[in-house]
Amino acid sequence: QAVFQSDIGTLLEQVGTGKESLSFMKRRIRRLAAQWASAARRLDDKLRSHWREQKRILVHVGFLTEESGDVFSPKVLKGGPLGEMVQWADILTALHVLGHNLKISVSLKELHGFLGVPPGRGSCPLTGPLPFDLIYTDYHGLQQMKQHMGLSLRKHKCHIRVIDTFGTEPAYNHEEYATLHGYRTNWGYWNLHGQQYMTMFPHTPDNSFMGFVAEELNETERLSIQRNKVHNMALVYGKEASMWKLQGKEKFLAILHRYMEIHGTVYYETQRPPEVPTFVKNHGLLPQQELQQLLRKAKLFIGFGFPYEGPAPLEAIANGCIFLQPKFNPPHSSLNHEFFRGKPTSRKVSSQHPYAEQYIGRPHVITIDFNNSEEFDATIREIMRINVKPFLPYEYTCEGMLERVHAYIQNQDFCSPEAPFPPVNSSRTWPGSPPSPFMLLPNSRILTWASNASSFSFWPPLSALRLLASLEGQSCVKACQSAGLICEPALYRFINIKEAFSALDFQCEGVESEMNHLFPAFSAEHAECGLQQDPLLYSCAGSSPRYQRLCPCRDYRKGQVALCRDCL
Ligand code: U2F
Repeated sequence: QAVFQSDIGTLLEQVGTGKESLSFMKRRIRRLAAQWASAARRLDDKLRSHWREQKRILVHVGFLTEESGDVFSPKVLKGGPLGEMVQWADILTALHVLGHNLKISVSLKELHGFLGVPPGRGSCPLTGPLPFDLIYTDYHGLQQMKQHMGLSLRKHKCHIRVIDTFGTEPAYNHEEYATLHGYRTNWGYWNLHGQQYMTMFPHTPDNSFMGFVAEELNETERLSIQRNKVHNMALVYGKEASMWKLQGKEKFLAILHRYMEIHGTVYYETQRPPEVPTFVKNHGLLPQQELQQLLRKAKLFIGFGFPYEGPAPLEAIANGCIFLQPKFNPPHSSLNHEFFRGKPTSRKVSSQHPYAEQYIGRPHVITIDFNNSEEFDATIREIMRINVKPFLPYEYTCEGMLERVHAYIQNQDFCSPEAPFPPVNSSRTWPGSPPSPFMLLPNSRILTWASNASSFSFWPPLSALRLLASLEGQSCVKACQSAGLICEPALYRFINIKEAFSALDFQCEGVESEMNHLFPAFSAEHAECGLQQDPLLYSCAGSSPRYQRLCPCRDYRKGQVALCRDCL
């Protein structure tokens, strides 16, 4: 049984020393300890009746190992990326607070020690049983485990979770399919289940959303922030001088400067970086805590388009700032932008921070075309006028993250062989009575399984399933979204059947089974129904004008998109 623990002493010892990145993570763990502890108390109350199994968990942070080059640690104090460290610090804290048996490795030597590989025999495959129930790592760590666990990685890979900032789509993850259809990248093709990849934001339902946390405020702090906001103070998002190089920035900075005092936290050694105009009050790179203080005063937090999808906008919004960011038209993606090139996803990034744009929106987040001077000018004046309250989505609070990670740990299972569905013949035994066929809801194309199906122990439970057909050229991500639902790849196996087509009134001339990341789908042109041949290719992402896709949608909790209503 796992028991919540709020004392972080042993965690801090385990994180170790000797690297700036580890010190940053430890400072963060200490700073947020009280917040985690009170969240743990609340979740404990909520889950009273639940038995939580204590898991043996290894966390191997590949990108911090010397063997991967560790380019991040030397840049911690110089404006380099901190988002990954924020996330790893929070993952470690969540696992520790949930009361699991945790081991942490940031070097190959430690990895070998924990896996029981004898020293000096690094490439020797692990022959015995895996001494862990779960291994959290990243793409670097995965590569290292492949090299050093050899063949046994294949045997044990269902226990692995890959922390993958921007996400990996199934078409890129499937080695054979990626190679045949041009989806091969430097990172992908590990043949994992899509949901074994865990992202920083809920980028795609094909992956699991891991996330991180932001600072939470009590009522007194909220009130004092609202009272003390400086309505003409703007803070620019970008701690590295290169982030200030945006083309045309002079024009909109001049407009902004007409109304507001502009602050920055750009790293510098001795002199002001030439990219930062002299009218900007630069504080230099600040410790996280001091940045929070600045965010409490500022009315506006403004992004210049880079970095993409970082934690800072959430921190700003949590401290009562309005986040103003550029819309990308056309959207940025691995097909047209250097930063995303080679990343195992075709996701289209519609602005600097699509999560802020789509999940939070106005009045906290305003996304506009920065080249339109009139719109920009009017927006700045509007921002100075309106009052907004500090806001943090539940899924980015400590309680939200603990709840989500708890649900994943207790329910996600990529190791047990999947029960075939529907039952192939009557001699097959099912727990309880077999599920009844689809039921058509009156006046709608939404179908639902009969409610007795929920007695089966699937996760997410079958009761959450709503079957939809996408429009031609529409992905299942979009199709579910437009019905106020979310696509759930774990439920594909229940709709990858002939009956699903007839339930949606598709008349199949023929039914074929193929490896195609858009299947199951209906092609109107030939009245052909395509079933998915390989479960690893079940994918919510992806669309083609030739197909109407079959989509397994589900409901989600308000502020916790990763979990369906009956998922806890
Ligand atoms: C993202 O990485 P970044 O580190 O560039 O993301 P940011 O949103 O800038 O912020 C990360 C943290 O840096 C902190 C701040 C955030 O929690 O509190 N910080 C600070 O301590 N002092 C300062 O003066 C300014 C900020 C993303 F997270 C990565 O995954 C991507 O690789 C990267 C590139 O897109 O962007």
